[in-house]
Amino acid sequence: MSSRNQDLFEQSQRIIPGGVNSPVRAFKSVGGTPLFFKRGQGAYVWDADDKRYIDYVGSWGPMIVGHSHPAVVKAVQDAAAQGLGFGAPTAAELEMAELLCQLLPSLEMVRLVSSGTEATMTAIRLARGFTGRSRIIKFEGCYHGHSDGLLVKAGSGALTFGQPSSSGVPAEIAALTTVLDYNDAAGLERAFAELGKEIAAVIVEPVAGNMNLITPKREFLEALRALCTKHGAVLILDEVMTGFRVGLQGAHGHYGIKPDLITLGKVMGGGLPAAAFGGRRDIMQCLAPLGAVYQAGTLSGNPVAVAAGLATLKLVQAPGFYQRLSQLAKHLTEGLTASARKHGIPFCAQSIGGMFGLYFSKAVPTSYNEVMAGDKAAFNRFFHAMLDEGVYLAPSAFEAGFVSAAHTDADIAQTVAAADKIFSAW
Ligand code: HOZ
Repeated sequence: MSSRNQDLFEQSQRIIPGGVNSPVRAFKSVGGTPLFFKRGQGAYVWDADDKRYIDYVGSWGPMIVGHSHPAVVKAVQDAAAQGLGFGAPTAAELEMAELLCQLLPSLEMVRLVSSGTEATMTAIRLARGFTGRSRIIKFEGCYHGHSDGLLVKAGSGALTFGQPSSSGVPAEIAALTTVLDYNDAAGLERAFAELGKEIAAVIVEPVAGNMNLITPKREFLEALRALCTKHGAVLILDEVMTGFRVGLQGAHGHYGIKPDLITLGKVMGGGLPAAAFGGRRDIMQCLAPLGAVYQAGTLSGNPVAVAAGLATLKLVQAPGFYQRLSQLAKHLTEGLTASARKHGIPFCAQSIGGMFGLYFSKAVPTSYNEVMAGDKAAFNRFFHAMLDEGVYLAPSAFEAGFVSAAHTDADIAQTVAAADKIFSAW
């Protein structure tokens, strides 16, 4: 049977590498033909063949109030009618900066950029400029965008030089990144004992959402803060995914950990390209034009993107917003887990705020190695069976899922019933 998705994918592959503009969209991990979407409304998306899905990707996180929320669409239309961009400051940028600093007490100053990649890349440059040091630490399985120094995997021994995880990243740049195990406080302590004077920054997802979902151990968070303080390194919490997603004060508010810098994106842009980084005033004052660390962008603080972000951030401040979001995610993960248990399938799930992880393993993983040991083939089978049932999950066993305020109890019940049907025939 001919499929518009299939036709579009075939045509796209002729002129777009792999047919997609971001690799995970290509369904390589799960196999099959990627869906081309033509519409999103509330909790649902429609593909090019007009099939409707309950959406648990939410544009990879931003759609926390659901697709095409009328207040967000109106704000975007109003802003667009006034001008699409000026490359000059606007009052709306100030409003966004003030709101971010008011909602996130760790922000004394903030700068707006256009993508999470830009935010993390610049936060690292800033940390290097501030400390006068070059080395950074990141953790295996954490993803911080695609700048050269962050596309790095561990070398053969824990403290050997990092190696490029992408062709095109110079080994000399990767060598400045040390890659450690997530949730391993002792490993972090050893790294600081050996390399402490060289370390400009530690960058970490306070809840890892790019190796499925891994929550941080309390001792790991405490070690991050204490060791960065002791050795004069900048602690960068990458909250591009978790900011306004796990709660109104992000993961650092949730866990009560004080960062030196944070990075934001996704929800704060309401689905359009807006992102930010900010934190301690003494560090942020090193940025040009005040200081010597350079960063710039024609689209930084774009008025239409800022309008989408402001409208979204207004909606998430409604009383009870995160309570309801957390409940929805909890009902989903508990429902799926109960169904799998009933049918004797090794499966578990967890959630934090509006994000969740599904694992085809006996226990919830706490590290990259544990996640990698999960049954990927089982996930892929489940993913396609759920697609057939009209449920769209992230097309990879190593991505977190997202619920929105537009999801209803009936959507969650329908999703759990779909999984139950699949598990009963497993
Ligand atoms: N960086 C996202 C995965 N964690 C993918 C974004 C996209 O393909 O839109």
